[in-house]
Amino acid sequence: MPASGKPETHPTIIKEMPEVRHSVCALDCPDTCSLLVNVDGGKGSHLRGDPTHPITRGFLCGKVARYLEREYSPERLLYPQKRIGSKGAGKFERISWDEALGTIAVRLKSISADHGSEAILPYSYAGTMGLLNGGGMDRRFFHRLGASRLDRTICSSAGGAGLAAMLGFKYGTEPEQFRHSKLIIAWGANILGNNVHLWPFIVDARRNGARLYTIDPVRNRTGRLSDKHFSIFPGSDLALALGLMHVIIGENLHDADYVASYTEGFDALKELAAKYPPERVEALTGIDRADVVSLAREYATTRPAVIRVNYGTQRSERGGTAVRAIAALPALIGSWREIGGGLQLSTSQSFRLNKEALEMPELQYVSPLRREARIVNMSELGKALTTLDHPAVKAMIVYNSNPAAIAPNQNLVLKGMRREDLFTVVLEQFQTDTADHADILLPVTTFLEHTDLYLAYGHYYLQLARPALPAPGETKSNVEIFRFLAERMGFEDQCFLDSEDDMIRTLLNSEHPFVKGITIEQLERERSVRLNVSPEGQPFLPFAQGGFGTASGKCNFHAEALDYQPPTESRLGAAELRSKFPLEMISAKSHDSMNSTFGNQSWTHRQTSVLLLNRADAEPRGITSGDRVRMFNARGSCTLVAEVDGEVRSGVVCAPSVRWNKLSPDGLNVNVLTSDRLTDLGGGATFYSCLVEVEKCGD
Ligand SMILES: Nc1nc2c(c(=O)[nH]1)N[C@H]1C(S)=C(S)[C@@H](COP(=O)(O)OP(=O)(O)OC[C@H]3O[C@@H](n4cnc5c(=O)[nH]c(N)nc54)[C@H](O)[C@@H]3O)O[C@H]1N2
Ligand SMILES: Nc1nc2c(c(=O)[nH]1)N[C@H]1C(S)=C(S)[C@@H](COP(=O)(O)OP(=O)(O)OC[C@H]3O[C@@H](n4cnc5c(=O)[nH]c(N)nc54)[C@H](O)[C@@H]3O)O[C@H]1N2
Ligand code: SF4
Ligand SMILES: [Mo]
Repeated sequence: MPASGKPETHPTIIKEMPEVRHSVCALDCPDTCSLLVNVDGGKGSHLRGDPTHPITRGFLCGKVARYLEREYSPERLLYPQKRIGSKGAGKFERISWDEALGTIAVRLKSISADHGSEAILPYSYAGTMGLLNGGGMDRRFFHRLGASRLDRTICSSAGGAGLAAMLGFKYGTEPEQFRHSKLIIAWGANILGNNVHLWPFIVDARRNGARLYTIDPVRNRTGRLSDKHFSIFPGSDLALALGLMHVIIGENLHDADYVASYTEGFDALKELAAKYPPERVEALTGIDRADVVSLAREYATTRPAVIRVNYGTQRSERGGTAVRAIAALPALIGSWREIGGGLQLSTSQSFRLNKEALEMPELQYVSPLRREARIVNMSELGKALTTLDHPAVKAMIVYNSNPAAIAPNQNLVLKGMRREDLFTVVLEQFQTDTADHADILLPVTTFLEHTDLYLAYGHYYLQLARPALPAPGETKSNVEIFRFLAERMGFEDQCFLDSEDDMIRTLLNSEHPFVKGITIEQLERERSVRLNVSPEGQPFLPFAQGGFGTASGKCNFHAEALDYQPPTESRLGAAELRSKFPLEMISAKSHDSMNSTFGNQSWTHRQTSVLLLNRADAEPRGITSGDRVRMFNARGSCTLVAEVDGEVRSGVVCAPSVRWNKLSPDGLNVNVLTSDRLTDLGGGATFYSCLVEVEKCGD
């Protein structure tokens, strides 16, 4: 020991090891990863995937591996602001929280008194998937206010309705079981881009001889790495599903025992499928008739075979029914019986938390309305802001979403958002296109900075996250902001005083066997808890012996609802439209972003500035790679840079999305072209049923 009395230490040892804190990725992604954050002197220094989590398995996607760039970006919003320029111009001035909350309360009270409380519209989606910050205190606030209710249809409602109509439940095959499959079909599912934690299970399966097939109009990374790619016409999946049934039933390859025991309506399905012979299916889908036959045979005879259908399939006019029909296939071949069989679209409905008690819809009865409020479909925002009446929308409160960039029929949306008499509040982390339209702009925390509880839509683990990093500046979480707003509005109900932990306990207070017994203490200790979907150590086989959530408990084919009609906006759709706008535009997810969330990052901006074209469409238009092109239809136009290669099939163009409008030359993105026509089921958005024309820009 030296004379000072302090223990002698070597300088390299003095340096403290970073503290490792746990978090959960809140982005709208099926994987809901468990994260480890290195914290050095109060600052996050490194993010990685939790190696102990059975789905995360120690790695992150490219975008979240770089999330600390976003966390500490100089562009983070740190203080409340009010608009001082025109709507959309992006000129703001700092104000205090007191002024911000006071202004909002005064305006909401007067709008409610003058026009009725339904003149107030919340607008939110899944900027965070956290249950408290995504749909907790906000729901209580808007119910108590008597505001219009938002139907959250922008992403998955068509497929959700299709799945529920066939299976009765919105869940399916566990991701872990994919490693036991022998045939994996990625149906409108860009697994490597959008669901990358499923990939290692597929790699395991392929090591054991499994094949991976993709069904997609775009041959993206997933398609390129698969054993076979089926390049389908956009929006024609229902016809393909019926064509597969034609072969399977016609050649007696179905599982007659499973069909007899656990399904209903087989005879009618057989009759309908008979109308879809391979020649007709080739004409409707663009997939070679021989391929239709071989796919059907392989699917029915390979054990086990699993379908990963994703939401790409259902962003079209026939998308809900397409998912419905695809979801009939495992019942037809009896693959629900097998570990590594079945189908996965979403696992979300297995999280039977007590959402009713969290959201408290009964508060509407003590609101000025004293009844349930009207419902506004978020996929029709443009119409809601420009034509809705009795009452017209006079205030919009936006959080967890960027409607100016992500909603269809963008010109109409922007027209609505620029109305001088519309009072707009935006809760944001960054100065998005939507934030530019705010009257009052409130700075919010990121998921690394607040407490929340997370379900998943791609696995069966429930997770808790505590703040891993300090909230910068004057940022507050959505939960805190709606708690303060309730106070300013004078709402004295006890529920507005609930803490985050109170709300988590409320959610966990569920009698459903999948959730019963899971406590906040257990979540705190274990961070991630598998739902009780099957006894420990055993696979979850939800429909191995029927048990469908339909009225009869059987998988009801309902053939009368499954006949196919090409979408109006498609190559086989309305002739008038096709002659003017002959190309089908898909704006699928870009690989390294999350809808518009990373739109201000240079890598996302690059990925979302391009338009992929097939040579057969580019050449007659004189377009080569690197050219600036204008893409247009009757709704509007936008400018992108052409990339001519073999990724898209002829007649299809693809614009990886979603770009920030203000970073594009004309201040608009591809949603200026997409329509607000709704899907056949679930009132969803039809982003991928969109006819356009493309021309080279003049110099
Ligand atoms: N990297 C990244 N990951 C994401 C997101 C992101 O923006 N970027 N977004 C997240 C969100 S919000 C969601 S909902 C999920 C979505 O996950 P996915 O559903 O996988 O995403 P999409 O890109 O919409 O569509 C998937 C594929 O469907 C194809 N497709 C388009 N139209 C059709 C069709 O008519 N038929 C068929 N068979 N295929 C079609 C597209 O070309 C695309 O390759 O991903 C999440 N993960
Ligand atoms: N053309 C085209 N359009 C599409 C799609 C497409 O494929 N093509 N996909 C559609 C789909 S599937 C979806 S899901 C939607 C997604 O659309 P949105 O739900 O709007 O999702 P993002 O664009 O990711 O924007 C989320 C915003 O929430 C903010 N945010 C994150 N965490 C918090 C928080 O805790 N509090 C608050 N207040 N804000 C937060 C982020 O900063 C971000 O700006 O887009 C749809 N639009
Ligand atoms: S975006 Fe998805 S893959 Fe990436 S870290 Fe989050 S949950 Fe995981
Ligand atoms: Mo989505």
